[in-house]
Amino acid sequence: MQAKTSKRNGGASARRTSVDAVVIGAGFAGLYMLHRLRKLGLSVVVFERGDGVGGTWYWNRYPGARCDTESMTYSYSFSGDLEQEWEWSERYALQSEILAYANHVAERFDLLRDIELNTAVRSVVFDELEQTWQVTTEGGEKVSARFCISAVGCLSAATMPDYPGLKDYTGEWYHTGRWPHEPVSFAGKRIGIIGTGSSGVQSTIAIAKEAAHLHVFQRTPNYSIPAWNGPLAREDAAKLKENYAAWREAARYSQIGIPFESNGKSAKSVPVEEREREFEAAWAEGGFNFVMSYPDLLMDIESNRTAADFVERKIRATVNDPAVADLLIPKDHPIGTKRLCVDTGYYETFNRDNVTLVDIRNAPIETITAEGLRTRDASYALDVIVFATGFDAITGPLLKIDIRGRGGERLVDKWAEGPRTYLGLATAGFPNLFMITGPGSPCVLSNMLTSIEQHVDWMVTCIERMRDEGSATIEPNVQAEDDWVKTVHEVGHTTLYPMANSWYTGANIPGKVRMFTPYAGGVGTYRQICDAVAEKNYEGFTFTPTGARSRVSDDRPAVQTQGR
Ligand code: NA7
Repeated sequence: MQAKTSKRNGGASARRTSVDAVVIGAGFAGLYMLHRLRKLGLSVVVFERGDGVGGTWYWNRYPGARCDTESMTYSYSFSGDLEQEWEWSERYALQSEILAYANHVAERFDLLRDIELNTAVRSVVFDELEQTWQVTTEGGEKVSARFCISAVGCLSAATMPDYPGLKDYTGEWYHTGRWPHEPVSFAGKRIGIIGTGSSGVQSTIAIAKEAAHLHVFQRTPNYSIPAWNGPLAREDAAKLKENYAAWREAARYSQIGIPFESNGKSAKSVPVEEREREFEAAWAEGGFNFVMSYPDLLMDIESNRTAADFVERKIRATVNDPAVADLLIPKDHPIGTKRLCVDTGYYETFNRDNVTLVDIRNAPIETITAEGLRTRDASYALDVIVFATGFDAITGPLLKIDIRGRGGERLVDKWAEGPRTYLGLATAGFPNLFMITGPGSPCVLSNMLTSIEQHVDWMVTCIERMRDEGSATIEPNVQAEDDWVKTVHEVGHTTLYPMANSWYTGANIPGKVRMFTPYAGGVGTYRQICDAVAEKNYEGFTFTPTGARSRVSDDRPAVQTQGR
């Protein structure tokens, strides 16, 4: 498998017009995919719209941006040397440290030479005659590729509220997911933050320390659990590194890609004192552990209520003003069904004299003004507005690209009633198009690094098998896809997740189809399902042999059907 090049600009800037694989995105998924495909001997080009690698950690540079998964867990496991040599400085790493890690990986594995930065992909169109993908960038560059792999991430399409008046605003404004590279000063300024998800929570804590005054505009409060972040003791890191392989293996077969010990009991069924002790211990441990302490917290509303009640008492005990505490307590969703926030000092921030919480649920923002913004009840003069208003999650980044499969079918049309995938890996009618952490996989319900590695490993094994057996294309059968969509729905509805108006369900985007799309059965179970499919000769997928041209439009594909 070789790449053809055109020396459009000559010398070092030679661009390739035909490669074995195009990867879209140079975040953690794209970097690892490039590394693996290259080892397989494929020619690869990665298109990245940013001017650096790192994906999420390239874009989300807002003050206080930090990973909610512990550093030793939120890192690659594919290289023992990398694992051993990299030293994390804090228990939960800052954005800058994670970005430095991404850059280190790119350099250490010599990845940069196959990554085209500042290059957004505009369209991806399947050529049925050639059985290749025609990938066109925003700059008009065209590359054909046998495989197209989406590594666009689940939280990369930032969304802005459609308040009127923004163009007349005379102050500075920023979205947390598109933060500038230059330092932003808050000192002595009046700041407004809109949004109280993870980005709003983290930036509130950081900006409050600098601003003259900070107004936090809250539409919906979220539950936040303390991280108890701090320096990572060298001895603790060394101890974990001694046992890293076992730790990683436990993560791979865990519920969320992080090896937590659940006590195996039902929260609602244990004596109150016992439950209280358990919650106190989980609270003291910090992070997501809290909602994993009892296995039924995300399955049973009564059990969930016991955890919510515990956190509410913590909020009331922390926030001095009872009215502010009350406003900070979520009332519309079970704990954990909107993405849990993890903080260091969030509720305490509302005890500061320079911080005011504004309820925009009861008095919504009506307009941005030249000086700030106006709610139904009051006007606020603001020097800076920070939009921490989130993302068109999971499907948004993929559907921003004009993707067309067999017969010119547009992915956006195929998914008009919600995403349809087999295993979250691929979708019928779009041969050789793989999606890393796609909808229908555990994706956002998991430690992304664990899921990324699992998806990439599965895809690369599949591509290797295709090379060895002379297959030109692979795609899911419609029946297998329908069955999987049903499974994702059914498993999702055994949990409490669908009860929340969250970005997990698309509820944060006006007009978006409401559908709970991540697979909620756990990363361990999911891995076993994917492995079993591969072992059964890729059951539910259809391969076409090299040279054959087939049309796979139903469950009676022309050639080489595997299973079902
Ligand atoms: P989130 O979690 O989607 O949070 C967005 C916040 O912005 C949330 O509080 C929203 O309130 C609020 N929002 C969104 N649109 C509006 C409008 N129009 N008016 C007022 N408030 C609004 O995004 P994050 O960036 O914080 O976090 C995303 C993920 O990144 C996070 O979960 C981690 O996985 C990392 P709402 O709840 O919709 O009422």
